[in-house]
Amino acid sequence: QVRRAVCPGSFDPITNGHLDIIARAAKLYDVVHVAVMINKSKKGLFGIDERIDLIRQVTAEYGNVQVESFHGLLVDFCKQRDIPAIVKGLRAVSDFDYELQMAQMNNGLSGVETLFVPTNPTYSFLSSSLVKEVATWGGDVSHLVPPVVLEALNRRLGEN
Ligand code: COD
Repeated sequence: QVRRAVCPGSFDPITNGHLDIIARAAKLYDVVHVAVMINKSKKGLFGIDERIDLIRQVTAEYGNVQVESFHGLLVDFCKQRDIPAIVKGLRAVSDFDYELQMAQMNNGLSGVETLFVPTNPTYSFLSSSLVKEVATWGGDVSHLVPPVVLEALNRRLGEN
């Protein structure tokens, strides 16, 4: 049987922190689904298709990573694809409260398990929103995102 897991998120845009978790999940599972949440009420810096395109480019080397969008409940995405496990990165205790709540809710809803991978300490302070804020004001984020993401950020922020 194919062992599947999902790495869900907004990925607006994908950072080296996300990528580290996806790469580690890809070593543990046969197929890793990266699920990009569609949130109609929150317009991101990048559209869903742009986010998916960037994630596909930076995960192409792994061979067993599939990138898709979803809306609605993550547990439904999992049910439809026979995915028994959600893999999440934990950056700090501040992530833990909310992640624990979601893990317990998701398990109660459908029996899906959540596995936490401790963040690489190099990226423990890293989030998409901080990357966007720093890049907006001209700070250097080249060590925090893959090169294609850096290019996309510079292009998008240059448009405004
Ligand atoms: N290092 C390691 N991991 C990281 C880092 C980092 N620097 N940054 C982010 N991550 C990991 C975390 O595990 C995080 O959860 C994940 O990447 C995604 O991060 P973001 O910021 O892109 O995404 P979020 O937090 O906006 O994603 C939230 C979800 C989409 C996972 C959540 O809202 C969800 O499941 N929504 C679907 C609706 C649903 O089912 N709701 C009920 C939940 S109980």
